Amino acid sequence: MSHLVRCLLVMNSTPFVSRLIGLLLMCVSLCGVALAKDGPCDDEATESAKALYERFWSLRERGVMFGHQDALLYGHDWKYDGESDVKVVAGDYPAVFGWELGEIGLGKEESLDGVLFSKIREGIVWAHEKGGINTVSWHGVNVLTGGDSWDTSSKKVVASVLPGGEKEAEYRAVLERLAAFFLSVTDAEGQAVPFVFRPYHEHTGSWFWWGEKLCSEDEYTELWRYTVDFLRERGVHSMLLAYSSASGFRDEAHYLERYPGDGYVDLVGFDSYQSKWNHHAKYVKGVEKSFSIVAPFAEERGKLLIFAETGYESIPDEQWWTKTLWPLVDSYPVSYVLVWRNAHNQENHFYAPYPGQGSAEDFRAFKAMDRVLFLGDVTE
Ligand code: BMA
Repeated sequence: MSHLVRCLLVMNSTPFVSRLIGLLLMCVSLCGVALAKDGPCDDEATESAKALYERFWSLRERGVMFGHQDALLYGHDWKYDGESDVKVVAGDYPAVFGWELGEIGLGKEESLDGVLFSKIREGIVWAHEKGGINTVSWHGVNVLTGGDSWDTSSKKVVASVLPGGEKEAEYRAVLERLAAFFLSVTDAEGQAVPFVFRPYHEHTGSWFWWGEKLCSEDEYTELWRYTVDFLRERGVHSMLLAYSSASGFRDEAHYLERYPGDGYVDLVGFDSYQSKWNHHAKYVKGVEKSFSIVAPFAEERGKLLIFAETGYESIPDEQWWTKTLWPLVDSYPVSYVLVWRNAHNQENHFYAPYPGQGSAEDFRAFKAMDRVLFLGDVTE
């Protein structure tokens, strides 16, 4: 099967070929045939991380989980004291809960988005105990310049934090805080709660200090492995790892140029947003092409496939959920699709509907689809 997919890949990636590849992979997935699936990439993964990994594989036969970033902490016009915009609009929580740890390395109480880390911890535990799946992103600070993730003023940041670099000690201090946070996320029995960690994302773009034009291939892969090894050495074995590039990669070689290795990755995917610039036709074509490249690789290596981040800011298209998003994720064995956050303090920065928002009705229709999985669908 993978041979056939490879032959198709050699052909130009037309929408037809892309859909054909998707169809073949869907058949493989729905027949429950996993080509290579060895368990989590961490040999010392906790029982709960192994269970999460197995759950991912069995759920992918049932459909695509819907995820929302920061769903429980705030919404379009509330912070802390709400339920989740998704739940209020559609009657159920997302199946996948995204969280963001930006600025945890500074030892502050609040994240870059003004959220208490203690609330993030509580939210992760709550979601896990309700049967949801947690995924954590990290817009880490630039320890060389003192700036944020988007500070690309220096091409030496990655080299500076690696062993022998001038900021090695500072980066280790950041990692100590990150490890301490992960180890502190425990359930009622004191067991570490399993989660997906998705560090150093969108690295095929150049808007973060770890981006393509800001460091070499070796520096990037070393940054990834060094970070993961550090966390593992500190005893963090409750995590699965997700590798997600920006969209727009040319081919498999480009996608894998900075891949840290099978021992450091469990889930593979990419981020892509529809926008005024990345308009409908362009977005759809780009996402189809990205899936047609990543999905065969995922299948061959036994990695889970995700649409790690997407959305259409302010959702100006009232049928975006059923007419644009669903056909894209329905064509491939995608484990989950996650839309970005509903900021409580930026009027137009939202990616899931809130009550009364124009796409709310279509979102309910999306939720009602057989293969779309919300929290209630993955816990029944
Ligand atoms: C970005 C935006 C920012 C936010 C960051 C981390 O895409 O939502 O406002 O700070 O994600 O959550």
